[in-house]
Amino acid sequence: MAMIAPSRRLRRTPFSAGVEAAGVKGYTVYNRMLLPTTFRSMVEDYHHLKEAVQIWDVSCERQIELRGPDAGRLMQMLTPRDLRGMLAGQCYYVPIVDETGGMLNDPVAVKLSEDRWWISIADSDLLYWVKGIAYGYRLDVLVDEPDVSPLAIQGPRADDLMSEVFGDSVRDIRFFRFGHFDFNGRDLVIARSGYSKQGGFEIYVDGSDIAMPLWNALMEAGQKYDIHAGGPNLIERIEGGLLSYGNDMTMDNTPHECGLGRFCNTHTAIGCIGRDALLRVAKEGPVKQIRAIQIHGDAVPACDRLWPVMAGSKRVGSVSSAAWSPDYKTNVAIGMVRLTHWDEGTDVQVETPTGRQFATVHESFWI
Ligand code: THG
Repeated sequence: MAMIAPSRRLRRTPFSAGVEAAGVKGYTVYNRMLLPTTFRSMVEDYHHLKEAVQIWDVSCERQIELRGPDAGRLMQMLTPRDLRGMLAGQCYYVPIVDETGGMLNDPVAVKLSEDRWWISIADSDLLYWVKGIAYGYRLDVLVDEPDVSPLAIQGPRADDLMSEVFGDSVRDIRFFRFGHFDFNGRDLVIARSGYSKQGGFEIYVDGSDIAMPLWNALMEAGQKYDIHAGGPNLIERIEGGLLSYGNDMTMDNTPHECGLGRFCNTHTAIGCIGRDALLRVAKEGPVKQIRAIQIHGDAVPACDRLWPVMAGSKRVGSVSSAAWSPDYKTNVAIGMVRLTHWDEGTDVQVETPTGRQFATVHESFWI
């Protein structure tokens, strides 16, 4: 593929110098920002992620900051997940829906305090929706995008590396919790989270000026753990069933279709936009849903459009993400499948650009 033209609209990140020095080979665009995806090759990066530790520039997971007396109320208006039990120091994976129950984003909400939140967004312009709600309801809250850029440390040796830089107490951070840690006299939020199933942390780097000093400190401490730059890995995230907004779901899907019903407490999330619509879909149940799909036969090409899932001549769904898995020695895929064909073990066919391949629907993912 040809080169992408650099411009102001396509934002660099505060770690771009480190990413380039590490020999980045491929990018995607996410929230109008560069997201490095490939360093050595997708397959080499995949094996290394499962064996060692990687440093990921995920600055493109932009933060929407809510600050003020109505911050908590606004956050609850945005999501059907019940936030009443959420404490400062916790992160929640939260579906964000519109008034029809359509998915607008699937971010991680970070509760810094009662009146200060970050929404760590996936790839859609959620800031405009949030600002519109805050203005339309005359809420007493400031909504903006701060200079905060997440840096992920992922892989089985993440704890060992992080404790070298931040001290042994990083090991005590529980899954989807965060603590405050010092780096060069600056306070940083560090959570045990990240877009892989290999374990690790996300550092919310507050201030672009400390981005490269932190990157360099982690790279240096990581030498003995075979650290390498990496990024969200397509193969690993499909094996783990991590959804990608814009690929696996859009605003035409409800959280229940996305298998995110467990993150919706529509009866108790009082004040949430889209509540009436979701009460209806929760009662009736979805007629199609996200499934793991094993595609038999040869390695499939990159999935850059929906591939029809067929039962004979009848279309029963679509594949939205697919890749050859070296560890499972089969093609792994994510798709949306109609109720009539979504049971474990159902045989279907997938129409890939290179022809029809047999496939099997599964009720759980590989990792
Ligand atoms: N971390 C942060 N921000 C993000 C992402 C992230 N913003 C964009 C994107 N990723 C948002 N989407 C997801 C999707 C899945 C998860 C997190 C964000 C995730 N899911 C776990 C799972 O499914 O196993 C855990 C969910 C749970 O049990 O709460 O981690 O990665 N900062």
